[in-house]
Amino acid sequence: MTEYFSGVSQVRYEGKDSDNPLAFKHYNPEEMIDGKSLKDHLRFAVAFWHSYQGRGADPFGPGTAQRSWDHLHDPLDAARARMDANFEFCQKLGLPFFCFHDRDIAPEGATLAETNKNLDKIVAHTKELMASTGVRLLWGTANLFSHPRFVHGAATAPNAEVFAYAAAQVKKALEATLELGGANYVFWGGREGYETLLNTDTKLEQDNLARFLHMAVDYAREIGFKGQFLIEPKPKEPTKHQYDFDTATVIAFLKTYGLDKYFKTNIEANHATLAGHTFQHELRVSRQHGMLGSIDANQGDAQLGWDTDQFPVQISETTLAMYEVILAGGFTSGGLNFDAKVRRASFEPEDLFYSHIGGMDSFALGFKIAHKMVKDGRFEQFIAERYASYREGIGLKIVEGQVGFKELEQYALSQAPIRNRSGRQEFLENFLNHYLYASE
Ligand code: XLS
Ligand code: CA
Ligand code: CA
Repeated sequence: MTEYFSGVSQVRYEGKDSDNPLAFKHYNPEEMIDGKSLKDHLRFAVAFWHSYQGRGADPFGPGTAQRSWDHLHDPLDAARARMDANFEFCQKLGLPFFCFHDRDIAPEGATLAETNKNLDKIVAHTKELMASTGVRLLWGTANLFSHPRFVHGAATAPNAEVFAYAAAQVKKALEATLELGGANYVFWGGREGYETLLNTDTKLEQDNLARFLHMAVDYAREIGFKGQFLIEPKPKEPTKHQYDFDTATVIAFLKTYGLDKYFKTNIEANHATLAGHTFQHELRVSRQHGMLGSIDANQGDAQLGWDTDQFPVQISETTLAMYEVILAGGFTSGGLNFDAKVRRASFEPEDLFYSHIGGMDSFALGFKIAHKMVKDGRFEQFIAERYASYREGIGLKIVEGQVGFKELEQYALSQAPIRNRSGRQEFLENFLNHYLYASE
């Protein structure tokens, strides 16, 4: 079989003192923590679209990436080669999972029937590679946003024919995900949003999105798909306003339409920052509602402010993210998918390795620090003490629903002046730094 990354051999863990740029410094997949290997805690995945289909094009110039599988002329041959490259890459990095959109892995044909046939062929090829390598599918999804037919959205398009086409496409993508044993199926809002309210029936569009998701759940159950459904919030890009704006909006939407029991969230760091939230905030809201499913691991750029999808290297961010994941009980079906792309100027195949090694090490280190923080329990203890007044006296009565405004007025009238305690933010930030820079 052709070797696509011949410049790189198996990437191994060499420990934090290694100066080999093609070795892990913190990610030792076999390291056991609380009876589980780091590999099983973190469940890393490569994103097919960025790493094999992304070529670094931007509004000012074409792609620059050197990707040897791009030289094949026949689209199906190129698709097979790309899939071979995926498995070589996953094996060399010890990545246990990959994720894809239907159109990343197989080319669009002249008709829907032809497109489906193309997908079948590549799925069969993928299945063989999965069986021989043990690399698995974290999640599958459908690309309902690139083709011009989706110019006004898919499930929220004003044209019912587009709704029908999108349904047919998701039906097929669900079948492919089932065939490949996908642990999850993702819905990200593509172009499900609007550019202007002047031409948009927001109520019908959201009702239709809910109808679409109900149909997907029904069909998936019918064909025996047991994986977890995930929905991925994003506030804007490509549309001005995306309906899946942020986690709180998504949860309200799911509850409004009776879909909350079928879905969990797939939280992407860069989407959180686009929404004006921290990554930790989106994970916290998900955790609080028992909805934390999976993570799209990346980071944005504070100066640029758009969806730059950079590889995650900020240890404070990965630590606080893993802190929420650990408190949520860890991943079950979900994992850490590198929905991230190398910069346009990082065009050599080797750069795909440096970027993933950096992301994997950053999350491994973040996980270890967060694990210590959770084990020590000092932050949680601080929070518990901060709210101690709700565990006794009038606070307990409030929590237990024993008092109303009249009783609370009586209580307030009889009290001495209120004394508050410091929130100690700086103390806690220093304490976090202590964990970040002293423990590993
Ligand atoms: C785009 C999204 C997309 C989803 C999958 O911004 O991150 O890649 O993760 O459709
Ligand atoms: Ca994503
Ligand atoms: Ca993104």
